Formats: sequence, C-alpha cells, structure tokens
Amino acid sequence: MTERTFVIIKPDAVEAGHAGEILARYEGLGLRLEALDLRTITGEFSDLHYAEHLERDFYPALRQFMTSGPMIPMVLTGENAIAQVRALNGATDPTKADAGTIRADFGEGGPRNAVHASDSPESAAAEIALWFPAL
Ligand code: 3AN
Repeated sequence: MTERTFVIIKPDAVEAGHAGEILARYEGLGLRLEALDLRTITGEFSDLHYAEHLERDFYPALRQFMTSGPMIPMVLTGENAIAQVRALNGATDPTKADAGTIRADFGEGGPRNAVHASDSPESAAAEIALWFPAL
C-alpha cells in the first residue's frame, strides 16, 4: 500500500551534521520525497504538534529542545512508508533502540532522539496538514 508519512530530522541531528546520512537512509528504503524544509518552530507550534503530550512530565524539556534550532520536516511517500520509517528509526529511547537503527546510531537520549515519524495513517494526515498545509 502506497502511503505518506511525516518525518522530522530533529535539531540534535541537524546540529550534529547527520541530516544528509539520515535522509539517505530514508531514500534507501525506496521512499520518495514529496516535501522538505529547514524550519525553526515556536513553542506554540510545538504544542500543536505534540498536543497529546502537553501534560506529560517530559514535555517542557521536549518543547525546549524542539524550539532550540532548525530541524528538517519532510513528507515521504512509498510502500508501507509509516511502518518502514518507524522500523528504521528504532525505539523512542535511543539506549533501547536496535543496533543499526537511526536512533541507536544518532540519538543521544531523552528528547534528543534524532528523528520523529508519524505512528499511524491518522497521525500522518494530521501532521502533514499541520506542517505542510499546501500539500
Ligand atoms: P515516538 O517519537 O517514538 O513516536 P512518542 O510519540 O511517545 O514517541 O514521544 C514523542 C517524543 O517525546 C519522543 N520522540 C521523545 O523525544 C519524547 N519522549 C517520549 N517519551 C519520553 C520520555 N520518557 N522521556 C523523555 N522524552 C520522551
């Protein structure tokens, strides 16, 4: 099934110079770029993106991190794009992510886990509408 997913190369990975390698790994899955930007977001925008996490104890640190510098949001399209990207990203906690995943290789821990990706068709649609409303 061809589908779209929404992905962010987060500020830690951009700052560390890993954006090109991470993008190459997504393209290596056979996924195609449909939109891409280098963008710095406000706290209010972070609140919209992470609406389901606003009350979590980790959210203030996550908000601070997500507004700390430029990131690369993108839309990728291809066969089973959502599951393929989630598998390649690895577990949320980089210390628990399988070897060879993006988070194991580039995540530092806590909110600094290198990438974000949609976890369902519903969240992909909502995130694409928020970040790339023209699509
Ligand atoms: P994922 O990004 O793997 O779908 P979510 O949606 O549960 O994970 O969490 C969103 C983001 O919140 C994560 N990418 C991570 O940056 C941060 N986060 C989640 N859980 C924790 C936690 N226990 N401690 C610190 N940060 C967390």
